[in-house]
Amino acid sequence: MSKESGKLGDLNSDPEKIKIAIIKAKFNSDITNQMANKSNKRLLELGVKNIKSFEVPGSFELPYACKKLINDFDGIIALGCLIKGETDHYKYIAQYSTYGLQKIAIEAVKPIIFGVLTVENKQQALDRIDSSITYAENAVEMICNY
Ligand code: DLZ
Repeated sequence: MSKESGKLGDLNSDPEKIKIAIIKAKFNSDITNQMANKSNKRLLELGVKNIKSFEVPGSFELPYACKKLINDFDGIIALGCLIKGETDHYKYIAQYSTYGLQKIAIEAVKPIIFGVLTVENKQQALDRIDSSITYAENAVEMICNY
């Protein structure tokens, strides 16, 4: 197992035995596809063998998909990219997805990693794509240590 890229500490159980879903919003897919690929690659490096990938239309749909799938997995990485536009859409989707994802995680007592970028423009999103490596590490740490 390579721990090189992040700040991953000691793990109390074996990542080979865990089951993780990556759920990706298709909105801004030029960003979210790269995010999903980075998370997936890092999970594999960390020894996770059971990874399933799912797509939803946009970040607003992430909480619903997580609710449907959470019982089948040890944890979920929820990925989306919200780019601020000229309407209030951004604000409402950001609020709802943040609240919804945390609520489902707490109710299910399973980690859902919040991988939704909230940015002003596409360049800021591109600059943050590597966060998805950390999301994978966060998922493994939370599942293996709690
Ligand atoms: C409608 C919308 C808008 C305006 N912006 C984004 C965005 O920046 N990122 C994103 O993931 N999704 C966006 N969406 C789509 C909503 O998340 C959702 O898919 C639709 O409102 C349908 O419920």
